[in-house]
Parts: sequence; structure tokens; C-alpha cells
Amino acid sequence: MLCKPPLKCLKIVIMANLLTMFFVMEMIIVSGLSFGASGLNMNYYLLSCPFVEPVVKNTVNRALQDDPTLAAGLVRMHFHDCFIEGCDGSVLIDSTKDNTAEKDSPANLSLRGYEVIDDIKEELENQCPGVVSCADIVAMAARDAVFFAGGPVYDIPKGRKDGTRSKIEDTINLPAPFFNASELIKMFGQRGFSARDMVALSGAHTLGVARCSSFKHRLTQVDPTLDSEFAKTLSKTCSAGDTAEQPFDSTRNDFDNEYFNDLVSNNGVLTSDQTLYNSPQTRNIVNAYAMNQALFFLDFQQAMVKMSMLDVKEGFKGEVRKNCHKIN
Ligand code: HEM
Ligand SMILES: *[C@@H]1O[C@H](CO)[C@@H](O)[C@H](O)[C@H]1NC(C)=O
Ligand SMILES: CC(=O)N[C@H]1CO[C@H](CO)[C@@H](O)[C@@H]1O
Repeated sequence: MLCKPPLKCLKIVIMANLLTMFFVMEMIIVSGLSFGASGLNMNYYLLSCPFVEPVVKNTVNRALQDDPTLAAGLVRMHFHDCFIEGCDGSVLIDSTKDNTAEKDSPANLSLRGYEVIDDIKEELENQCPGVVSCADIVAMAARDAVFFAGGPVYDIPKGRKDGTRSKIEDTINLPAPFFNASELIKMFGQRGFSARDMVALSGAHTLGVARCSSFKHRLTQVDPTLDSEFAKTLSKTCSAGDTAEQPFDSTRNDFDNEYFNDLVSNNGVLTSDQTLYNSPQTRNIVNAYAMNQALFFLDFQQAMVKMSMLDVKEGFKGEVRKNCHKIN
């Protein structure tokens, strides 16, 4: 010890012990909030970028005030990001002359909201350069979009790293709009989601639209699971061409349980929507969400947190991209 008077010495020892205790407590608190073995946690940017949450929230809020339809874009972007290569920002990477990225797959044709992610990234690079990953930005933006659209409030752990792979062929791992309930259950099951998680997540279709090309196959055959009046509505939409948009429900910018009420009355837009009501494996869940919006919100937020942790890359398994459009 470098301290001379015994009293001062004691003081230093006590201080050191207090500091250690504080540190240990902090570790307990932080690890208590994090999930399982994963190194993600709620306070990941507490010291390195303390204003990350308000920056994301304010930017999403501003963007949605200009264009409320972007909430749907941000939520869908997060889903596509997580289902391909894990939640690692791969959905944001641009194609190069040597590589055609996920973005340029037909499945991504109508992904929207990239400019909101860019705005957030720019602001965060000003405040804390090289610290916040694009994958975390996508996950936080989706969460805030749900909130501003009137959906549940929830927090997500942070600490995802950005990946370095984005290939068009990987997008075959996305579910197709013509899938039946068994196929959906199987595909989501392979990623650790229950049928109930899958139905709750499909409830994201309370926001946004589908283009005619995603459902027109339903109009060329007799489909007993499609209400006949609603079939006329869909046909009318399609008379304006393949890219004409059909809202999933009557409140396309509001996060509510209208979508599930529509399924109960055979007014689902996609085959993959309507099948959730018509299949005995998932019908009870649809009925429950149609009757009880609070239950849908609770299950949705839990499933979203789960989705946001899908195959995340931590530590040296990824990087923090400087520019979300390209690997460093
Ligand atoms: C269950 C399997 C799913 C299938 C087959 C599916 C398929 C689709 C299709 C085909 C569209 C319309 C694309 C277009 O025509 O432009 C769409 C839109 C959308 N999807 Fe899904 N989806 C699924 C699950 C999810 C999940 C899990 C989420 C998010 C948690 C999600 C969020 C959205 C949103 C918000 C839109 C509207 C986008 C907009 O208006 O810009 N979907 N989905
Ligand atoms: C769902 O689709 C698969 C693949 O097309 C098919 O084998 C299966 O019979 C279908 N299930 C039902 C219940 O229609
Ligand atoms: C927003 C975006 O990047 N969309 C791309 C989706 O894929 C098509 C090609 O299939 C591109 O032309 C779009 O630019």
C-alpha cells in the first residue's frame, strides 16, 4: 500500500471495496436483464452512446409524422433482416458488381424505410462514431414503429453486430404468401418459434399493404376461404395492375387486432393470412386475438423480442458497419 497514515489507508481500502461491490452489483443487474447465455443486454450502449434510444425514437417519430405508412416498412424490414442470416443488418447491404444482395430479391421488391435507417445511422455516427450497429438500429426502429402506430411498448436487448454476408439466394428462407398453416408452422418452427409465436408475428399484417402479385393467384380459382364480396374488392385492386396495393385491414396505419377480425370473416388478403383461421392448428389462436387485443399485444411483444434475437452475431462474429449499405 502506498498510503502512509493508517486512517487514510483504511479509507482507500473501504473505497476500493465499495467500488468492487458497486461493480459486482452492476454486473448482477446487467446480467439479470440480459437473456440467457447471450451477451446482448438492455443497457448495451449506456456508456458508449447514451442517447441512442431517444435518437432512434425521435427520428422514427418524425418519419412517421411525414409518412405513417413507413411504420409497416420498418416492421417488415426487421422481419426480413432476422429471417435471413439472423438479425445482422444484412437486409441493408447494397449489391455490388460481384455480389447480388438480399435487397434485390423479388421478395424484397417492396421493402421500404431504408432512408429512416440511414437518418438514424447518420445522427448516431455524429454522436458516437463506430459504436451502434445497423442491426440494432433496425431492431429499435421496428419496435418504435410499432409503438407509434398504437401497438405495445416493449424494450429489446442490444448488442447485435452487423454481418458481412448478403446474398440474393438466401431469401428463399422467407415464407411465401401462398404457404399453408402447416408450412408456416414448419418454417417458423425451424427457427424456434411456436405456432402461437407465428400467429402473433403474422399480426404485424395489421400494418401495411400487399401488392396484387402477392395474392392474385387466389382470384383465378374458387377459394372457399375467401369471402365473395372481398374477392370482388381484391379483383378491383388487381384491375390496376400487379403492383396495385391492397391494405391488409381497414386500418393500415394502426396497430390493432383488426387483422384477426378480418381473418375470422374470411377477409384475409394473403393465402398465408387466411390459412391461420382455416387451419385447425391455429384457428383458436386467431379467435383469441380477435376477441382480446391485449392478449395479441402481449404475445406479439414477446414474439418480437424473440425474433429480434434470432441468430445474432456478437463480439468478433460481426462488425459495426460505418455505412449500413456496405460492409466495412
Ligand atoms: C407468416 C409468414 C409471412 C408471410 C408469408 C408474409 C408475406 C408478406 C407479403 C407477401 C407481403 C406483401 C409484400 C408485397 O406484396 O409488397 C407482406 C407485407 C408485410 N409483412 Fe409479411 N409475411 C409474413 C410474416 C410477417 C412477419 C413475421 C412480419 C413482421 C413481424 C411481417 C410484416 C409485414 C408488414 C408490416 C408488411 C406490410 C409492408 C408494407 O406495407 O410496406 N410479415 N408480408
Ligand atoms: C400444405 O402444403 C403442403 C406442401 O404443398 C402439402 O403437402 C400439404 O398437404 C398442405 N397441407 C394442408 C393441410 O393443406
Ligand atoms: C428497395 C429495394 O432495394 N428494392 C429492390 C428490390 O429488388 C428489386 C429487384 O428485384 C430492385 O430493383 C429494387 O431496387
